[in-house]
Amino acid sequence: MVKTVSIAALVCALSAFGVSAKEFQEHNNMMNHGDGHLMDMDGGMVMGQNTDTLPGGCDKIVATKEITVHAGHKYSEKFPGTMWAFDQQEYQFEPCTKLTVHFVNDDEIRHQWMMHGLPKYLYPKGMFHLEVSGPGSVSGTLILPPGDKTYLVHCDIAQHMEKGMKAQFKVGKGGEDLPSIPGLTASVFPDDYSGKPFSAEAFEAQEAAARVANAAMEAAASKPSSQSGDSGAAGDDSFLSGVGVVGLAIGLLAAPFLAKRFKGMSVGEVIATVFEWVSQVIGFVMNMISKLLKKFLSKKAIPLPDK
Ligand SMILES: [Cu+2]
Repeated sequence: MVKTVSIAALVCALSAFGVSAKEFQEHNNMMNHGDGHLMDMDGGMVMGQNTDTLPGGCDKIVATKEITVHAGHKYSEKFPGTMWAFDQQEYQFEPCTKLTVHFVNDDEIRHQWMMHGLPKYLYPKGMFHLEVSGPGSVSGTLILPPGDKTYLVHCDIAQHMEKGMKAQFKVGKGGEDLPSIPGLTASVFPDDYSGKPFSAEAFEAQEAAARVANAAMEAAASKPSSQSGDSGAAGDDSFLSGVGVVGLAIGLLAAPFLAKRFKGMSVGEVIATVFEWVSQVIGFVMNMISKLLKKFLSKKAIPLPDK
């Protein structure tokens, strides 16, 4: 009997130890795996660190800055319907700034501060990534690219971004605002607090509009190839077509700008950058088309109330 009781006491003591709060841990002694990838066996990780390579188009590091970013459940409390958040929802720094981010996880679970859309020739998969499992901190450094652009920052753990852990990072003047940033921009899928019962007709109308928009986007995507086929058949006899002359003129005018932009890059990096631009232009055009269609075909998203 005494033995049973003592075993029970031991189990209780061990389980109490197991669920007690983990101690805050500074992950400052990580293993360097090269290519800006550092990690330890305790859940600290940095990926895409770049402390010394200037992005193409930057002549020098214009400023050296540091920020401390917190992640945790408690920061979501002021945003209805969310569960996780960073302590800040927007950051802004000058292009070509060398920035050190100190990432602090205030929760008992795993969080990330992941920045997307960076130039892929310098940042693997276009990402700069900080991660801490449980309470602790990790620090990483990157050099911001040139140009005005708004980058997505989020935590990629399942449902953490969807439930609020999302922010936008403006370089220079920034670009277009991102949707669904808590307290900052309207949701793509606004919560419905109207209390109206579900309407199958309204839902079907919405779906039909989305199908029309998709079909139009696909048609637009396949158009350039059929067009070039037509013009090829019609304009084979003249070597320098009108389009060709215009293209040549634009190329000559843009040459000095491109030379500066590509200074110091290898051929591979130049090609990667050009492809990135082309895909951005295509993405922009698609975005415009879908926005126009949305404007005419579907109901407007509910804007955020004024603060
Ligand atoms: Cu998270």
